[in-house]
Amino acid sequence: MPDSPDAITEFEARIAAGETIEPKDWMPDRYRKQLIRMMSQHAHSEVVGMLPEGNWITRAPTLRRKMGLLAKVQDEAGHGLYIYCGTETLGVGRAELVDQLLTGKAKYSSIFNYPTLTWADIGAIGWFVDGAAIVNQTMLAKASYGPYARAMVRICKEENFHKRQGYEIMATLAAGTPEQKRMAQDAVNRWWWPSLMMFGPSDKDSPNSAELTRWGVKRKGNDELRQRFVNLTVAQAVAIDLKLPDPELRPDPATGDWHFGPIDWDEFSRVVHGDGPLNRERLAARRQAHSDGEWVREAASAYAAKHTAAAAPAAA
Ligand code: FAQ
Repeated sequence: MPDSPDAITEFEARIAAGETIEPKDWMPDRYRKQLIRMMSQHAHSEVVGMLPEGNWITRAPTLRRKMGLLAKVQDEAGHGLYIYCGTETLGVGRAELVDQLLTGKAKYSSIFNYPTLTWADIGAIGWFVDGAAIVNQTMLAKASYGPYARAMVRICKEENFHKRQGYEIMATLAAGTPEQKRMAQDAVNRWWWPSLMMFGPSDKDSPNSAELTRWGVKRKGNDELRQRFVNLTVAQAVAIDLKLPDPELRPDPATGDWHFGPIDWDEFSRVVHGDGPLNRERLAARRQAHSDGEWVREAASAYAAKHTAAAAPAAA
């Protein structure tokens, strides 16, 4: 049965009054579907996002760097779990969502389809990718759906640590030998534009933004957040003497923003539709991990079933 217009009006009045929507509250079917879509894509991104950095755990240059990277990758797994738990409050199970990822039906962030070729890429991911994630997720911490917003608060705290470790890696390399500085600059050159693409298509081409904004899930558009990220990052690059690879980058006195050049939306579209540098490898790695973990899931379910049965009162 379609949602009644009165119920939708009442729901939108709650959103307009700044109320938080909780799992047992009434919500339009479309709101639930949009949240499941966006939150599950987000959770998948956190989990697939472990792969590019996981690639460097065995080759981190020092024990301190290895410990930092291990902790970061583990945090990303935790972020995926919080968000999958959030989607469960909307009535969809994690197994179903993971299946959508593994069968290629669900999206995950385009950024994780790029390779990590050198140690400097780990710095660039922390600085740019976590930096972009913080800008996007600080906004989502005010989203109208309570479980998602609350997950974002904790996630943003952890992403701040991630960003700092990435920036510190870049600052160290940029102040190192000429070869280290070249490596840092090369990573900046390769990660800058894909990081801008993380924010999604321009608002005019974003089919979901209007609805998500009306329902208070998105509090700002993709373009505004992207601009905010550029504005914040320019000064950070200057501070460590690395150059952002955009000849059009210049301050715009009329707006106070940094003007940046055109984004290659064809590349974005290719990557989102499965034809990026590493899409196939990323999905293959997730499928392998899922299959390798089968025995763990079986053991955990058997343990839970045994203990649930033991705790149940004996039949009369
Ligand atoms: N990649 O109408 P819109 C992280 C899709 S977490 C792939 O604008 P929406 C932490 C979009 O899904 C990174 N697909 O969509 C970390 C839609 O397709 P659909 C992930 C993209 O939802 C760091 C279509 O294009 N963060 O980095 C992308 O309103 C380091 C039209 O787009 C989140 O997921 C993209 N970049 O806005 C982890 C944050 N952009 O579903 C490990 C939550 C757009 O209609 C290591 N999500 N698409 O078929 C969001 O804020 C939003 O979903 C957007 C997209 C802004 C990503």
